[in-house]
Amino acid sequence: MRRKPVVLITGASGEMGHGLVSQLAKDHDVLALDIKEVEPELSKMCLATMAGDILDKHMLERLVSEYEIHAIFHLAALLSTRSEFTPETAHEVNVTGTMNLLKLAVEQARWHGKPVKFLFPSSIAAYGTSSLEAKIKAGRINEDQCLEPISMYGCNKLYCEHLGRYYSRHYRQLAAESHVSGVDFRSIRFPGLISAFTVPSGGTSDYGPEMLHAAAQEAPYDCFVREDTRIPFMAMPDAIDALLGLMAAPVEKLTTQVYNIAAFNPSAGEFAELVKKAYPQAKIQFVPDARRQAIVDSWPSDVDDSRARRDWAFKNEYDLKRAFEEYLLPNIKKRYGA
Ligand code: AKB
Repeated sequence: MRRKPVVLITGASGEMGHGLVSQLAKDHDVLALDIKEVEPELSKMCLATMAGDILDKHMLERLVSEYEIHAIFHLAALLSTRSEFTPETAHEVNVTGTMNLLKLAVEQARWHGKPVKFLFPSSIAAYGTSSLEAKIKAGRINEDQCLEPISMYGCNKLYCEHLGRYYSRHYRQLAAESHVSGVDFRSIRFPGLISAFTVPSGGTSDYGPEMLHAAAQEAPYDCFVREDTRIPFMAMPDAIDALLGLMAAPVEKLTTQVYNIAAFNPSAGEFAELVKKAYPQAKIQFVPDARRQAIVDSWPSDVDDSRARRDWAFKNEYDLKRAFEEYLLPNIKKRYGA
């Protein structure tokens, strides 16, 4: 009996999962896994879907008894704001969950004898500066700078990057027979993402997309950070393309396993101005929440993505103007009505 070869996506129903499933399913058989039932619209694009918890080892065993996994996009995670309310649960989901999937990747590579690509979305939350002054002074940072995250989610992401590097390069290094794990781990530190089709929940970069989606629905919005707050953002299609681009890159071209990518970095005030230009009636107030503000103030205002541009030709299609004019506004107006 032959198991069916698939690409596994965890967290398939989340913000990024939505976009990724529809792109990936064009030329791969996708197995979509999520903690909740995958909605029919996504499900019909997949070879199969499963509802289950990545912490449930029996469920993972059932999954590999049926499918042969050649690549994993491990998107399931508790985001930064939510993680601060339940840090221990966040650690379980974000770290133990990732370990479970890395272990599964090792086993799968042994079974079918080919490397398993493991695509891991890390985050700008992996960075941390000690104060707003330090953030301003640091400016545009590369992958090796300011790695002292202050949030549980950021700590989890940074540690999982290290785990991925360990599994792919140093796995069982003292065993009698040398072990090649077969895991080909690749990671991107994503900026805040903005989708026209979904509103994020549980993150701390959510103020950008929330502000826009609220305005489109004629709802007032209290922005939880100050107007001068600046972090990198990206339109969702560029984020999906980046994941697929990194997946396709020849391994010998990759000089690191963790890459920054960047597109635009407006202040919250500049973002609000663009929203108001599109929706002149928008009611946006700035009502900073000191504790969420502190998290965003520890994230960089800009990142240097020259390694991604050099190694696997990353290129964002959307700058801020184009993202608004050609992706966000037309699709959001279609969704909520002009
Ligand atoms: C969050 O705010 O938790 C995420 C992120 C920046 O990684 N969107």
